[in-house]
Amino acid sequence: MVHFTAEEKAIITNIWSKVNVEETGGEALGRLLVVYPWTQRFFDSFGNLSSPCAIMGNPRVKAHGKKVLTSFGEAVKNMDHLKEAFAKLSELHCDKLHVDPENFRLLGNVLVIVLAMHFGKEFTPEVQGAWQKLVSAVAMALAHKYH
Ligand code: HNI
Repeated sequence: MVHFTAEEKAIITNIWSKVNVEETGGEALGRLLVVYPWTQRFFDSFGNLSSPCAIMGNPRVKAHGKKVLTSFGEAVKNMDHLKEAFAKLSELHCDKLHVDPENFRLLGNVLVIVLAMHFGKEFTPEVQGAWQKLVSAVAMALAHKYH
């Protein structure tokens, strides 16, 4: 079980309170699909993914990115019990969606990059470290129910 210090929790909560889930969620999912094109295979019903511009402007990518990042918000509220908080979603991604858990790590890393681009100087090494720890822990929690 990953443990977050009071300082890490405060850093994470502070940044999260300033995140626009629609904008950042769409950007993170879009960038995942651009940088790791094999991840597009899960979203072949989403329409035009033929170029970076098409992906970043695709309304279904934006909407799904918002959904995913909204759900990620549960992690910020449940840092002390991530496995329980993501147990149902872990089962869903394993049994129904068949998403390879490596993709959770990739999306987490992309999210950290998008946050760094948004927050600029405010994204200090301490903030980076706390967020990297959270996205890694969420990836582990989402992989927990895989069998
Ligand atoms: Ni994910 C659906 C949360 C990463 C592929 N995903 C969801 C839903 C939530 C969700 C919530 C909606 C569930 C429902 O309908 O009940 N996904 C999350 C979270 C993360 C994540 C919190 C990581 C932080 N998902 C990923 C990744 C991929 C992924 C990395 C693939 C690369 N998810 C999917 C697919 C669906 C999905 C595919 C179904 C989409 C649809 O609506 O057809």
